[in-house]
Amino acid sequence: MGTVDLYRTVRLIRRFEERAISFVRSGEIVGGIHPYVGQEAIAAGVCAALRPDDVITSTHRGHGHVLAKGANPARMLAELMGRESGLNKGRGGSMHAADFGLGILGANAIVGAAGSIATGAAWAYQRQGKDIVAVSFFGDGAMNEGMLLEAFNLAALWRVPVVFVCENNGYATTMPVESAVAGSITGRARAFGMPAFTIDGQDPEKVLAATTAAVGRARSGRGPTFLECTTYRFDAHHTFEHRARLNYRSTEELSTGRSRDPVEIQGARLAAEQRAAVDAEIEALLDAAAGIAMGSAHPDPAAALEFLYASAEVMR
Ligand SMILES: Cc1ncc(C[n+]2csc(CCOP(=O)(O)OP(=O)(O)O)c2C)c(N)n1
Repeated sequence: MGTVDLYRTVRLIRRFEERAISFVRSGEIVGGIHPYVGQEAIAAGVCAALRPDDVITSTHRGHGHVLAKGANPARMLAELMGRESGLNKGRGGSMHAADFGLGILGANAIVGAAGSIATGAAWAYQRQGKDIVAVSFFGDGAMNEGMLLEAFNLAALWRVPVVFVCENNGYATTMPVESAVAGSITGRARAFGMPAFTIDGQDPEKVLAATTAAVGRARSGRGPTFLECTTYRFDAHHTFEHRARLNYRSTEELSTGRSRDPVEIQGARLAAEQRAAVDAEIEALLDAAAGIAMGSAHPDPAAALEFLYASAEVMR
């Protein structure tokens, strides 16, 4: 994927998130969201290294991953608004977006679960003789979840074709990573016998290069790779954070953190007119997406239980 395409993706995610935040404020999106603003380079760079049939698992902060893997922005926005035309017919909402046809196995609000699900999926593809790679996105907070460490162990032991992508934004909600993770994140992953690297998660091209190598390794049967992408969450942990009046990041820290903006880093690689053209294209796309989402009906309350259960027949 080229320079312009990477810019298009980071810009799409940024503007999608900014619009989603304003829809939370206007009451169109109920229940709030966990904004991905500031971390866009990771989703864009990682997904650019994947084939359409490769799969991802995502987290509570998942809009960027899902959009970068190709989800339709109108259907994603409709999902956040709980509408029928949503990716999951409005039943999943912000934290449960899935589109199996695009290899999006699902966002998941259980911290650490994405790693186990991706490992299981990759192992199943390996057993079927397919060369599909799974990528798991998770935060630094997930590094203390036992199930993720179990997934690392089995993935390394069985050479499962999975890439673990840790988005280290420095905090798990308000808990600084230094107060929660003993040793280093990359060092911990290395202890499982897999290659592990710390990379600049603000630069989409660096993320793409590192992921391309990791995916190549996984596809050729050499097993998992761990990428710790250092990043910064520009916005609140959750859109309702302000209600709690939390004050865990200083003004100085926020301004230093926000000074390395992935949209600006990638945008600086484009000519001014080229960048303006992409920006206009994204605004038009999102205007149309907002129109489609707002124009879609809410599900009939009487159908609230539809799609909640799968029959045993389907499961088999
Ligand atoms: C198993 C589990 N424990 C606790 C929570 C509550 N929780 C939601 S988000 C979050 C912080 C996650 O931090 P991190 O993994 O670093 O991701 P980030 O929010 O920084 O993107 C916590 C503790 C949860 N959803 N699941």
